[in-house]
Amino acid sequence: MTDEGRIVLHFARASRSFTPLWLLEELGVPYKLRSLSLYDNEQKSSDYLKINPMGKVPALQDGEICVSESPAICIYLADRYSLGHLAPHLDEVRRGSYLKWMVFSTAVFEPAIYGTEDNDMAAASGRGWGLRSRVLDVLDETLAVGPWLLGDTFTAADVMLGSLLSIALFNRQIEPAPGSLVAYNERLSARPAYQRAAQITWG
Ligand SMILES: N[C@@H](CCC(=O)N[C@@H](CS)C(=O)NCC(=O)O)C(=O)O
Repeated sequence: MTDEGRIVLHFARASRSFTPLWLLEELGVPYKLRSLSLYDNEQKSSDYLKINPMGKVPALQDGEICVSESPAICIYLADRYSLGHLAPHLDEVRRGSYLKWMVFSTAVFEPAIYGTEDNDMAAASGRGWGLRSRVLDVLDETLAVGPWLLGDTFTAADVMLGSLLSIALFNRQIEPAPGSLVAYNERLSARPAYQRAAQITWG
């Protein structure tokens, strides 16, 4: 159990803070939001740089534990508060895919999707994230089976990668978007926890 309000999410409106906020809502654990204004550059204050030296949101504190980088925050929260449910157990076969999708979200999906033609050229010549078209094909192959990244069970990897996919679709970064990705986004955004977090982030 958590101490009431022990978890603090450093958050900014209309930002990637949506991802861990959605996961906290899925988990149903008590948390406090500390809202930072990106317009006023509060994320670059000396106090906040002690929490995340990159000067970016989100970051999470849970007692003495401090985590930044969205996939790391999601892995931490799901292992700590939902092991065996939103996170597969350490010895489960599905744990491999789960960790793959967690890391894939910001190490492969984001750079490939927000890249340009030039980035495609770079990817072909050895950048770590690979070709945009291949990234979309791999996701399409997985989600056409679905309904979730690991098959029948919704996990924190769906929150992590799904939130970035949802934002990319909203920003029209993937056009034309494969039907499997659009349908997956509809399944994600129908979840009450997604809707609560979206209302706080963008409402
Ligand atoms: N790799 C980080 C990216 C975080 C990030 O870029 N956050 C943006 C908001 S969406 C930010 O804080 N921007 C303000 C800035 O860079 O000063 C993660 O996945 O958590």
